[in-house]
Amino acid sequence: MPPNTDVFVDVQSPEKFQSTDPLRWRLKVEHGRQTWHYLEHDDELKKWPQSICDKYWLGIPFPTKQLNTPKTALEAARNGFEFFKLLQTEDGHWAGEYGGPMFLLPGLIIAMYVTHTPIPKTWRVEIIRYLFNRAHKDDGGWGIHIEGPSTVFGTALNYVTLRILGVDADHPAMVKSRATLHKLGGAIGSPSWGKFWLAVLNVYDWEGMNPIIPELWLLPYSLPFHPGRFWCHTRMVYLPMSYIYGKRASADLCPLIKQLRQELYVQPYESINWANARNNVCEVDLYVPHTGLLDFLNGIIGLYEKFQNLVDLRKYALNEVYKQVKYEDENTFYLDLGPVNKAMNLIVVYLEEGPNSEAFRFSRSKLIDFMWMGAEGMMMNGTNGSQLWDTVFTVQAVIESGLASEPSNHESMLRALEFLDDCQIKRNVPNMETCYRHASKGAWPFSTRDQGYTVSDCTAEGLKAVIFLQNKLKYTPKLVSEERLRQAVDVLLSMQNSDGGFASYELIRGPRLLELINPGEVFGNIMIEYSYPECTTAVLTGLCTFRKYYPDYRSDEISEVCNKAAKYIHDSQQEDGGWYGCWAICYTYAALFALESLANFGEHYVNSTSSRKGCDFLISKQREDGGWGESYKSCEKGEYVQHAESQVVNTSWAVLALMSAQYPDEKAIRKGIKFIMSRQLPHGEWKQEGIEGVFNKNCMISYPNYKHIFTVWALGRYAKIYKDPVLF
Ligand code: LAN
Repeated sequence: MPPNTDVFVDVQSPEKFQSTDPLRWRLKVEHGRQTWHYLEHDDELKKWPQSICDKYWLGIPFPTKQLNTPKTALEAARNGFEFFKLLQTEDGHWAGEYGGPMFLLPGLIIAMYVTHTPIPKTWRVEIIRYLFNRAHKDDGGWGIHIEGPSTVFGTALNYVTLRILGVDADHPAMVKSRATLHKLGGAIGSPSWGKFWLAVLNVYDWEGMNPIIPELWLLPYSLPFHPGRFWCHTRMVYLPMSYIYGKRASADLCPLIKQLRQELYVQPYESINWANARNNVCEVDLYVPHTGLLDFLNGIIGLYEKFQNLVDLRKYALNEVYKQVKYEDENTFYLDLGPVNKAMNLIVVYLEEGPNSEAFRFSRSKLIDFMWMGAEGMMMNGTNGSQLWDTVFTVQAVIESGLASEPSNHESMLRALEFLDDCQIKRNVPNMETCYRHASKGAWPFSTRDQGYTVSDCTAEGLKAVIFLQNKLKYTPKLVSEERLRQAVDVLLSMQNSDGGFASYELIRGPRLLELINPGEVFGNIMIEYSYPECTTAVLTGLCTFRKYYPDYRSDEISEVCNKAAKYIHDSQQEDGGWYGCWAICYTYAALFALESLANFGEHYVNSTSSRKGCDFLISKQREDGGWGESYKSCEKGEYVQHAESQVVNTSWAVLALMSAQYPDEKAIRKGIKFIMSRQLPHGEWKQEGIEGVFNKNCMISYPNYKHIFTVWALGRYAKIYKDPVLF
């Protein structure tokens, strides 16, 4: 790829660009799509005033109502929602930052750099500010996620990002982070995804990568290791990766790249033995070490790669891979499944169709969907948002607490229903089988309809939220027809695995043994889908809710599916009573779902060993101050690790779980509720505490709206069950 020498040379020192004017940023929302815009001209400012939602996320103070000091849980819930309602967007959803991982933005910036995509100046300034703000104070480095210790993955990639954005190598912050990188052994010890991005930029040699061959896509699907059987995120990342690797596409040399080659390593670039670097991963980075089998296969594929021109399959393989990339782009309106394949697909389209092609223009136009402007600067979100997810939980919290019936909340709930109606996916993608997609007609996605991937629990929570909105509230129209609710049920019924559980996006398609060849090094359980307690519970409760209101549709099948799901929930409980949560931290999160599942089947503390063990497990983790606080280390280690402090989000999950299970000791629950209330600010808000979410065991991700949603839900449920006693 031609060198990019002309775009960024004007920036010598970030001091010139410390920050943009926060008063000029606006969040635009359309059908859930979230894009941040910077208004350069003064006359635009009046025409498009800044909303409270904009101000909140930008960290700009705004006047809040003085609310009555709550004495009961319901009053606190009411205040909480009074505040959170201010953040609802005009299209009816709740927007939010979805940052946390620190390896996403570099992929995007490298992809923009090598495809000559101009990076708006405002983005550059704010990304620099974000990365400086997020560098660890002690060593100037970055981890795999915002709370993790400095790693080669985080530090090498973010260092490179800042350099591309124009920050000088002599800037004190860069000197500090470079020293940390060198202390960790330099970029040579980067895990494979880091090696890949560095190779694309031409500051790492392709020879130093274990091969990722596109020919795998030519194999018959009947083979258990066909990539179409991988977990969709893994499949969709290795797809464009194999194309770029297959072509060894790298930026051409330019002065910046030459400098980076000298800055990133502890030895002269020319003297590096690349073949030896393939399996060199720094100890702090390594989470899943290679198995002997993986190394053996890498050896064989490496041999194939050396002689692949004799076989001459590459051309066909690249064609097949490009066909799949195109399906993915077109089926998702160029949003793609996630932020990693979004950045890679941009490069693939650039290489295949050229910079002036329509496809490349479309692909570029959706990069903005991943950018989030926050108080600390601009970051890349983990998806194009969590619109559906945050909205469905808010709706359920507000309805269960009874707040939805209060006239002041009608409009908010009506708007949420309009959003959910709009967000439901109305079609299966064309060529569904050819591109290995699961059915999506009737499903709900995690973010927006355009992104369009079915997610089991998003569909189930969407189904519940719509049923509650349309059936429990007197003032709502039936926007989503029964036919469309049935379509959601059809999708759910097609997603049960043979163990009774439900996975995230699709059925489990490959053998567990595939995990033995997980090449990711920093992510656990990425090769195939797995059944998850959280997804299983959501589907189970979603189907039961549907059956209650619409008993005539596939009710026998629903019963059968739910019985099997209940068995899975039992089977997945640990000896000590806990369930390992895969999508948020961690045992408290999974308990929320699992104990609700059991309750759905009439299993409560008094009559079920499983429920009792689950409650006792939670109670054993409650802290002096009445709260629960779980560290992200629980996810890494697979055992409950206490956080330094109690957290409102963990506490809300724990008390919600105990209440589902009808835990008999009200005092323990009350202590948790009082803890949540004690952390609430006078205008109803809760402040950000520790990070909430996780994926693949080792990478955390932020769900900042959880502190407003689950608190209100827990307070509301408590008020309902215990007749809202005076607590303060
Ligand atoms: C998400 C976010 C939502 C999450 C839930 C709905 C909460 C879960 O119950 C099912 C799985 C799902 C949809 C999920 C899967 C993995 C995602 C997409 C993420 C954690 C957000 C970011 C992450 C994605 C894989 C990040 C990119 C990293 C790679 C390893 C490709």
